Amino acid sequence: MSTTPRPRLLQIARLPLPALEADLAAQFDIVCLSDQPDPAAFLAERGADFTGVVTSASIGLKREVIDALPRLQVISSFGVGFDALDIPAASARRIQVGYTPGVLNDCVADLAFALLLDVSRGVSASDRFVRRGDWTTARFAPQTRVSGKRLGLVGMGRIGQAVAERASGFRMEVGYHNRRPSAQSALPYFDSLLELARWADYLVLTVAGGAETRHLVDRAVLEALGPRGFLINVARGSVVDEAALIEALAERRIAGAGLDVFENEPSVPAALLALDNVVLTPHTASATHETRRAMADMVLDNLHAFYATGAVRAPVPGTGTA
Ligand code: 8YV
Repeated sequence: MSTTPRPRLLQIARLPLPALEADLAAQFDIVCLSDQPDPAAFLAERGADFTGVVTSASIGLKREVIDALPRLQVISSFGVGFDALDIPAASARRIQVGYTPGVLNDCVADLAFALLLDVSRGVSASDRFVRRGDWTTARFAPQTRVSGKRLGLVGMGRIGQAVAERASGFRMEVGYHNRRPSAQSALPYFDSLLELARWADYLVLTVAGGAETRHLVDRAVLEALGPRGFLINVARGSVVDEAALIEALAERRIAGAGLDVFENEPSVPAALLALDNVVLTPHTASATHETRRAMADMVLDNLHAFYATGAVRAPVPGTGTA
């Protein structure tokens, strides 16, 4: 029987998958920071105990926590986005950062389409109509056809490509805007987001979050999308100027929106809740049993690979190199 001590990990907060927490507890010596009565005092006293951190794209990891962990060598994050992780702070110390790309593309693209279909055809709104009993006295108004329309993708990474594949089944025309044209895509490239918004019936956001894309979709982009256009966001709340979006929706300057992400999660502005031309989901694009399990396996795999070889299996681009 091996007597090698199990690596000691700090889990920043409770993870969305209890099965992953159970696996982590079985395979590592793990402590959850948010369970501590005084997390700051705990970090000051015990920070030097930990060589690894487990977090998620939503929980993130702040510089002050990294700074409080002098022996930290590896971070394993549940999720593909890394805008909430302080990558410069980790890179400065050559800390390996693992994440979970690839396995969630299909589910995120599926939910983008679910939101797109729902808000266009009024699925949730007509469900409310039936439940209220309104069908006995009124007709649900005709909604907007999806098939054959124009879909403008903002961001042409792996998730953008999965959305484009789904659009072809609806015989939609697809164009995209990205920092630069993608070598992986032969679809029409728009170097101006405003032009893409003007062209599109649906603007679907799959771009990474962070300072570079903050409020990329502003009042002018919403104006360009126009009163027959729909906005779908499965990227990050920060990509959209939410106040401008609420105004545009309330004044019907755009037709509707399907939103999985918000600027200040989990709080959703009351003004959005009051609108019937929006469909809201609680940041659940990757939340299927199958995908969350695959993400959990990558979180574990990244940690085991690091402790066995010194390198995580799936590093955040640009991290962990000497
Ligand atoms: C998750 C996400 O909901 O992968 C991402 O970037 O935002 C989502 O898949 C999140 O990581 C769960 O906390």
